[in-house]
Amino acid sequence: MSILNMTLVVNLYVFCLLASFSQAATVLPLVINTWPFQKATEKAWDTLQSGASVLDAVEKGCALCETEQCDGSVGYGGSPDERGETTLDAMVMNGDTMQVGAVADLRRIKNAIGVARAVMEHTRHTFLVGESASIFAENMGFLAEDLTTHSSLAMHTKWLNESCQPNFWEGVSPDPSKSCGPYKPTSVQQRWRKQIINIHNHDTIGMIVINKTGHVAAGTSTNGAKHKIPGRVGDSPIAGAGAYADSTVGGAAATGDGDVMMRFLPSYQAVEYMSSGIDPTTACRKVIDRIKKYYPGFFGAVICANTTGGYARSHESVLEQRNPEPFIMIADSTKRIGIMNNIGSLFVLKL
Ligand code: SD4
Repeated sequence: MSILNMTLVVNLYVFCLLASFSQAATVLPLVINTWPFQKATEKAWDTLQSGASVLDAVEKGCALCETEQCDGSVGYGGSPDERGETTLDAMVMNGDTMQVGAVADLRRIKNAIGVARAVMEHTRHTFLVGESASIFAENMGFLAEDLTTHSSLAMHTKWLNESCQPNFWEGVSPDPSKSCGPYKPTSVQQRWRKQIINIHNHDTIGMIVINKTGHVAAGTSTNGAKHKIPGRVGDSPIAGAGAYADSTVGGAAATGDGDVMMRFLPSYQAVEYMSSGIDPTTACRKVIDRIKKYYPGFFGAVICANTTGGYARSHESVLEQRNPEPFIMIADSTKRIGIMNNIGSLFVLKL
């Protein structure tokens, strides 16, 4: 077979997968999550199939990533902060009741999304942070453990040895692009600094689950940004930023540069767009375009799904466009596990 013919066959094959997968995805239930975290997708799917709720599916799916340290970055032992400690952010949202549970800057506890759910179900609050969130978790029976691993320790040591580069400081002295802190504020204008959160520094599972009767839940779990300033909270645990669910519409979840993304509440905005009848593809695209207007170089992505089973993703990264990588995992009612890369091609992995 000539190279041309082979290319045509391959293209046709991909096209068929794409066509059949898109069609199947219009039938609920649906699990969709950021990044190629296939085991998390399967865990959520199996949880749903066992008759459990959409909330259980989101929690179990994301928790699997916390245990398996998906991408070496969700869960313990990843993204050490400037002191070398791993802290976790997570949230869960019930699209039927609009209840949310969230934790941020959580220390010592591996199962952050479990603690987020405990906040939702055992308190009248929405969001607990820091040491107090960890004490809450311990009191609720979660195991306190060291979240540091050899690998996070090595990452931190390397960062210290490389003059604390990269870091998140601006307008301080000594010059943060050359030296470690402690820093003091200066009035000197900061020159442009390299983007820190990028394709090589992404750390979040965001998941949306819709069951066959249209109940929606969404959740996230992350260890945030490598070498973050202690106390930093990203977008992931913030309702409307990291994820959002509304069973009258659908759900959305975000990943990427949370310091920028949280300023736009992209998940809430995407769900609002879908509630006005806009399809998931356009809704996702519109929220990313809005962020780009202000931060053209930012790295980030949003996934969107509606209660008729439509789904999409939209992302922004020049690097990614040149180097398509697996981006979202999907499981739908035909029991297919599929993967969509960042240029929109769909591949079926399992029937
Ligand atoms: C954060 N949004 O803490 C997370 C990190 C991430 O892809 O998703 N990176 O900012």
